[in-house]
Amino acid sequence: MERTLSLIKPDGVARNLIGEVIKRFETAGIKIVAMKKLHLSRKQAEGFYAVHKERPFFNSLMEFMTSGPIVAMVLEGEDVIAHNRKLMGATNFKEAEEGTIRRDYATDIEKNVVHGSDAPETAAFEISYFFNSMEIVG
Ligand code: RTP
Ligand code: MG
Repeated sequence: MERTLSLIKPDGVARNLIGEVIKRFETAGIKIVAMKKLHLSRKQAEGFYAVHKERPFFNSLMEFMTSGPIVAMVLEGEDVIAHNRKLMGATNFKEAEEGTIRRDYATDIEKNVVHGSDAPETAAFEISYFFNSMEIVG
């Protein structure tokens, strides 16, 4: 069993897509083992996306990620890192496969509704960024 971090980004929360995203995970047989709603500060968003700090889109991404509340979840399942990325679709919704969350709901390359960890190392970092072990219930 593997775990990954999922975020419903501010656009997804503002557009009442929390239930829709969760429904897709549950329908796919993925288990939600932790969940919380929070509003990131600039410092918290910068720490989370530190790998992107030299990218040209970093400042815009920080403005977006701090613009409203998000929902953070820990997902559990077999190959769940890749499984979640498949359900999300490509970063750019125009390139995302049909039936994916981003293809169906993203409005912009940045405002793409969800985040998912991309590797075991990033999943471990990102899960511990938001949750302590007592908050994860398998
Ligand atoms: P994420 O980390 O949020 O799951 O998305 P990802 O792996 O598919 O994409 P990544 O390359 O890690 O980029 C992180 C987020 O930054 C925004 N972005 N904006 N303006 C742009 O060209 C651009 N490129 C990326 C998106 O919100 C992307 O999900
Ligand atoms: Mg990424």
